[in-house]
Amino acid sequence: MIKFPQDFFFGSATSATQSEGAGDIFGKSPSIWDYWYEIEPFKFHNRIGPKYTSNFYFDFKENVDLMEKTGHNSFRTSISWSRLIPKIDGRVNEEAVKFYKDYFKAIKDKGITLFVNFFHFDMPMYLQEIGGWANREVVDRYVDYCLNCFKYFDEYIDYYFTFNEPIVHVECGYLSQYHYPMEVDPKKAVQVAFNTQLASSLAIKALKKAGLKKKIGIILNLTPAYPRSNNENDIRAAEYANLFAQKSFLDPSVLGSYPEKLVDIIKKENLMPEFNQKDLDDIRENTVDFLGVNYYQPLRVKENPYIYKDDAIFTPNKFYLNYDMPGKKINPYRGWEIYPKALYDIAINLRDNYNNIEWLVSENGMGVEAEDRFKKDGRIEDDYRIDFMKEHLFYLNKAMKEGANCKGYQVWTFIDNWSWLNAYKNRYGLVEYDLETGNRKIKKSGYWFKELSDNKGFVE
Ligand code: BGP
Repeated sequence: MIKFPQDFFFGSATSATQSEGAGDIFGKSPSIWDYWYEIEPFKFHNRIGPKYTSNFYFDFKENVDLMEKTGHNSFRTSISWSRLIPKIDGRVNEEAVKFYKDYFKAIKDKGITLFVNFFHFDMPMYLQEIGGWANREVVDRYVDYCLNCFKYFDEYIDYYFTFNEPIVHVECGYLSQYHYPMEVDPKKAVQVAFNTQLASSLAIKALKKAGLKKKIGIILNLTPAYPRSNNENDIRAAEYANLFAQKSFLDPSVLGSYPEKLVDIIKKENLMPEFNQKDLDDIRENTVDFLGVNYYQPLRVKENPYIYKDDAIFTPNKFYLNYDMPGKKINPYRGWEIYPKALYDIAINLRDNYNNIEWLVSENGMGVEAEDRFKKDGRIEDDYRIDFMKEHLFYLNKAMKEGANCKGYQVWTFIDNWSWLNAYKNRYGLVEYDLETGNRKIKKSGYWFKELSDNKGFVE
């Protein structure tokens, strides 16, 4: 049997935008997602936008019952900034306060440990209009927002996270055009990355000053970069990929400083952000207590043999190219490689190079299209998802036996939810959500997860 500690966290994660619904009512103002959908609905799968998602705003009580039935002893969601503070005047929306209090209390009443994240890709539009993360004023507003979350909801929250996958809004928003504002502006991307890190560190500082007693962390998508071959050029490419993809937030968040090599590149490319010495002191002095690690797929890279022209727009791909490894195991619906051993590698890296910091798997999962095909007697028999979890848990367990300081495993996600651009194309839930009727039904994986959580392990 693969066994985990008695106090191991089993549960799932979601985000406000992807689960709450009620996108434009009860005082909520548009986030960049609501706005983007309004102007370019064709960018979203089947033109389904964020206004109606899994309806937690209305159904959280039923959902919390289902969490219990699927073995959750922990759950992570985020607070919607544009719901809690809908306008530039900074005033708190009382309806949002009531909603989150009721919702979080329902979770706590079931004895479920609550992890709350402040920012999951969802910048309020009124702040994007003044520059979003590129504007230093937004950092101060974020700290103020975090303090409000603490003031109103601390009695329910067990663990805090400052950001989910911050590299994603940097890359997708300012380099690769997958998120609004869809700019291609490397200098701004670096400023956005720096301001985001600063916001995380300053929030930790302010919350601790305000009396925070709970642990606070950050969620990173720590995809290890694997070189195509042992050729030194490929190995160097992987080192560069790790600098950009992993260490850019991992090092300042956990160790309090940026890797020198990364700073050298940014300087050489004339991309240095604006900051002052105090900012660096704040980053150094306010590191995280623990980490959330989202893991879906590895990053495979090879050397970039091409020469860039002098005025080429900077991209991290100058230093490495993505490598499409022949014969890799893949989830065809999402196009992501399945490589469970990476979880072991992540764990050992944190053990050996990051002070063996406490962490948990904060997202891991498999999105599958048209799951109706797998229905037997009305239930989705998602054995592929059970296998996926087992394989990842196996490697996680192996690392823990070798001293990795992992405290839990949370899947993406509890109930089929809305995905940023894929809307409801790929379903990830332990629970099926019928978009037409709103009906919910536990999948086979949900029952398996309950056994896993009850037994704190599974038979191989
Ligand atoms: C993570 C995000 C989640 C979630 C997940 C699945 O990176 O933190 O919000 O969406 O990926 O990805 P997708 O929804 O694109 O299939």
